[in-house]
Amino acid sequence: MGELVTRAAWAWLLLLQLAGASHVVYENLDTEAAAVTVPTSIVNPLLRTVYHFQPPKNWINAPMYYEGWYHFFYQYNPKGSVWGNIVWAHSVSRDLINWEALEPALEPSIPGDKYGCWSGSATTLPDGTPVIMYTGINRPDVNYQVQNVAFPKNRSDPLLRQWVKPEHNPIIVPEADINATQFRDPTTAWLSSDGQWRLLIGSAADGGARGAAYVYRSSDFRQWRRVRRPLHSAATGMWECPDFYPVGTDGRRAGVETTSAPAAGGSDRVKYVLKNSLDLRRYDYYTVGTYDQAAERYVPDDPAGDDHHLRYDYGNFYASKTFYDPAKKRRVLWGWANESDARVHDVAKGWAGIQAIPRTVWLDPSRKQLQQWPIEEVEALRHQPPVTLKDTVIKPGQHVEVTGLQTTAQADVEVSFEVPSLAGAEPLDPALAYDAERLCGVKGADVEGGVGPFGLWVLASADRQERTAVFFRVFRAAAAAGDTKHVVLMCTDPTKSSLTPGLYRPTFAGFVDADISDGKISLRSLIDRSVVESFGAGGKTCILSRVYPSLAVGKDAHLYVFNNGEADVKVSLLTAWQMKKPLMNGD
Ligand SMILES: *[C@@H]1O[C@H](CO)[C@@H](O)[C@H](O)[C@H]1NC(C)=O
Ligand SMILES: *[C@@H]1O[C@H](CO)[C@@H](O)[C@H](O)[C@H]1NC(C)=O
Ligand SMILES: *[C@H]1O[C@@H](CO)[C@H](O)[C@@H](O)[C@@H]1NC(C)=O
Repeated sequence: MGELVTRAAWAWLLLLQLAGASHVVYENLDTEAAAVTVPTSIVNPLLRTVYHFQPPKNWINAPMYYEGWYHFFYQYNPKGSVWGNIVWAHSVSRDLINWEALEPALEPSIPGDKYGCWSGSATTLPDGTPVIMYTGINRPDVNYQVQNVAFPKNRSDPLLRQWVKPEHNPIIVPEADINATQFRDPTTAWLSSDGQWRLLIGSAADGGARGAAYVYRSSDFRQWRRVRRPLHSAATGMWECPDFYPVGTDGRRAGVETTSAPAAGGSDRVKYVLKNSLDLRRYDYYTVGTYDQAAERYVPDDPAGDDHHLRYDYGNFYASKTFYDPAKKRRVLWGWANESDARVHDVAKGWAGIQAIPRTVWLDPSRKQLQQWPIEEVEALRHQPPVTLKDTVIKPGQHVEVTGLQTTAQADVEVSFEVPSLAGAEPLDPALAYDAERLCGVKGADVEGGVGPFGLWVLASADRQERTAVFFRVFRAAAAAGDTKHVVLMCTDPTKSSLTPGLYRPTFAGFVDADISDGKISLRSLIDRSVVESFGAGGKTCILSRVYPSLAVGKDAHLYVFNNGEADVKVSLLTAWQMKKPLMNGD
């Protein structure tokens, strides 16, 4: 069944992303009545997320903190023409959860950004002045990219409403050996012990075959010179939105300010993280490694790290940025998630793209990877009291409904599982031992196993025809004689998430580097109508998935714990809160 939606009814702008993080095309929906047929369910306003950041006109950008306010800059095209005139829209918040939209911070106005103000970052100078550095498009016909700066007009205004672009823009233009259409997304700059500012720009080398992060240096934040060899490079295609920052090695969640970290190769107090958004794969990959400032090189600890086993999120999460939050002394990671429906649906809905819930990010005690957790502020949206499930054994093939909330379409769910015995874990196929996504594709939520699959069915209809499974599955891996090594797979399986045909619904999966020998593992899922954002084992593995149920909507969205393994699984404790609606840009 379909519903006729006339484009004329949706005369506002929306984002349609094509290639690259900055390759955003905004289409002005023309007012002539071109009718399109779309399934009713997809345009249901009850699928529009409630507590995830969603500007009416959305794209990623730079988050930062200034004088008691968090600022978030994102892009849209007020004139609605395809490409060009992209401005930096601006929202502010006291808590990263409730948002107010302000007037745009940057609009095309100088030769260096005449055809668009693309992605960038904010840097705080030693005297406290925030600076925006961003990519500008300075040619009408090609996306020729240069880098510009802007300063606040009035530093006493904590909302930083107005920005000024100094005469000396652009401050960085691509040299002859750089492809000017692959030269964007400057990072937050850091001031090194040698008195030099440094920043990275995402680019490509070898005719686009390699991704590259180029270092630019400056002593006055005005004249910038490129270090010839990139900080790092790998055979992955273009790198967008690079991010580079220190993390403490003490296992604590406290963040390290970008500019205050020791950068000498030998320091043991910090490690560095280099993240790139892979234009070709459309995911955010990172490595953990060492930064040698004197050599201007970054070296991943794991030599195979550039083969990209580590992702912030094994689901739908791209073009993320971190910033150091001095108010809470933490590093906050913020990523963007696109829609997983067809362009025609976005047109009909009139909105597209959300930000994930901001996450505190820190180095895992193993020092091999990061851990992430939703910022504590999101807990203020929890409706009290929650419902709980305690010491409940889920037998093989059984499921238990979590009842008592008005709706579970907007919920925060935390579960501690306990598996009494791992003896029945199925063997791990060595051919899939490095490919979580394929493994989950083969062993989805309905494929019975030994230990698991067990986990949650979220956004499920009463008859469970529709359900999105978020689950674990434990495997036995070949190990040294006499030893059994267990491997934990975390997976989101949306293949049954909706009766609506034609949706993009891949299974997303990652391995969980957690010790499960005591049988214990935890899961948290933030459910928000059409997004399910899950954190396995305290945030060691994260998966964000977009789903568009047709039945499991509003009060008809149910929540279950399920077990499709042969071993009993105990829910030691499950706590589920319904989530309130924050202020969201006037919506
Ligand atoms: C600067 O901002 C402060 C705080 O909002 C305001 O009181 C002051 O009038 C502003 N100054 C100018 C020149 O706009
Ligand atoms: C430069 O990059 C563009 C993609 O943005 C590509 O189409 C073009 O072939 C590249 N040019 C060269 C000389 O590598
Ligand atoms: C989000 O949408 C899906 C479905 O259209 C695409 O396959 C992804 O590539 C896309 N992700 C990004 C980061 O653009």
